[in-house]
Amino acid sequence: MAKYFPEIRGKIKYEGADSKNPLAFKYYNPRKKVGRKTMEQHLKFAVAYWHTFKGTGADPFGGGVYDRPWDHASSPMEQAENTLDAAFEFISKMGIKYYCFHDRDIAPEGATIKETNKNLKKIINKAEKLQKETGVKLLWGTANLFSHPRYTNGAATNPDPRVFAQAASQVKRAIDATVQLGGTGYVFWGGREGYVSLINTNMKQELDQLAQMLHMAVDYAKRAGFKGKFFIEPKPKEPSTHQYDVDAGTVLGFLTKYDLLDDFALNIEANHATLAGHSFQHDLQVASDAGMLGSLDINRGDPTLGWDTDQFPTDIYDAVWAMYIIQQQGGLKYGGLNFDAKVRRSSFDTVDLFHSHIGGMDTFAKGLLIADKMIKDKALSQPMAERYAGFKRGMGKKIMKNELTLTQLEKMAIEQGEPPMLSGRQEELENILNSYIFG
Ligand code: XLS
Ligand code: CA
Ligand code: CA
Repeated sequence: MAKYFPEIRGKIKYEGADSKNPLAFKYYNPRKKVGRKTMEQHLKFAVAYWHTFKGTGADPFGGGVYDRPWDHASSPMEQAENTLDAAFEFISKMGIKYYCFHDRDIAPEGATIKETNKNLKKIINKAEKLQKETGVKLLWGTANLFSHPRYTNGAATNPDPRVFAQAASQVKRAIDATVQLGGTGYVFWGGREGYVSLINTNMKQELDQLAQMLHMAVDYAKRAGFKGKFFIEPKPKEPSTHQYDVDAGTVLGFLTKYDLLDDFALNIEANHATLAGHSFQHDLQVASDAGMLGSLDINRGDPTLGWDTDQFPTDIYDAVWAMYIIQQQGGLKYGGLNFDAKVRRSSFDTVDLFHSHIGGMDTFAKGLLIADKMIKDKALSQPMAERYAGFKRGMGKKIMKNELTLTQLEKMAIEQGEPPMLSGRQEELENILNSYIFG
């Protein structure tokens, strides 16, 4: 297997923090124990098929610039097979255990639904074989319900039920593919499930349709033997002006309203949280507090741009907070850390794909080590517990147990007098966090 990436002979190795080899891990040591699990078990990295193998470097001002050897083929199916070979060679050389795909990245759409299904089946059979040979697994699958012109006005939320039916067919087949490949997750990202103007949009009708599609998917998946979790991936805008799955809070409200909480969890993407005007940490914490943090897309945006740049993660604060929240909730049972990131347009060499994933993995490995130490030392949890301690005893405890009325509290407030001012100590805590990051 050295066909497409001859520049990398064996596997990318861990060489330690002092290594100057740019094609080696400095912090990601798959066998290193962190608590009871190895780094590899904690950090279920997944390669995003669409960006890493199907990305072309195109942007709104120019077409593709990457010349990928696996694209040189005489037919779309031959190209899909070459891409699959390239993918498994790359993922194995990176020492990554998982990947994620859309139906349309992995196999080309045919002229009819029947032909499309045949294409998908053939490629999924080949993927199954390659998974067995390499030990690489599927983290999650999904259907691309946004690229084809038929989805211009939405997929499940389209005003035309004939488009809904096309989307249903894709969801069914993508679930089948996920089940066959043993994926533990299935993602719904509502690319065009949103609207541009209310002048022609019945929002309530569209949300009812979306919920209906999700209920149908749950029913079908149960019969198809899916043992994993469905994930919804929030994003506030792009391509729609207003996307329905704005952020973690909005999606939680939607799942609650439509009685979908049991079968779904959230896939939180860093760049989508920031587009929603939140930090990555905020949306992760909202999802985790609700017991609904299922999986992560660990890219990053560019704070000076207002769009979804999907860059590889290099920000140590983001990585520390992500791992801190994941570790505190006891890990991710069905999900993992999907990169969903692409190299820049000007990074067109295949070796750039290695540099980018190495950087992301090292950043999250270091993030895990820092988060683990902070948790063990109770560096932030102790001050946090002390800050809210009043609600664990006496009057505070009674408030939370619903044992006091407003009238009783007024009496107590009069008796106790003006409460003292207590500092939030934000800067002191930031210094503590930095002391762990600086090492
Ligand atoms: C696009 C989304 C997409 C989902 C999967 O912005 O991030 O790639 O993760 O459909
Ligand atoms: Ca994105
Ligand atoms: Ca994503």
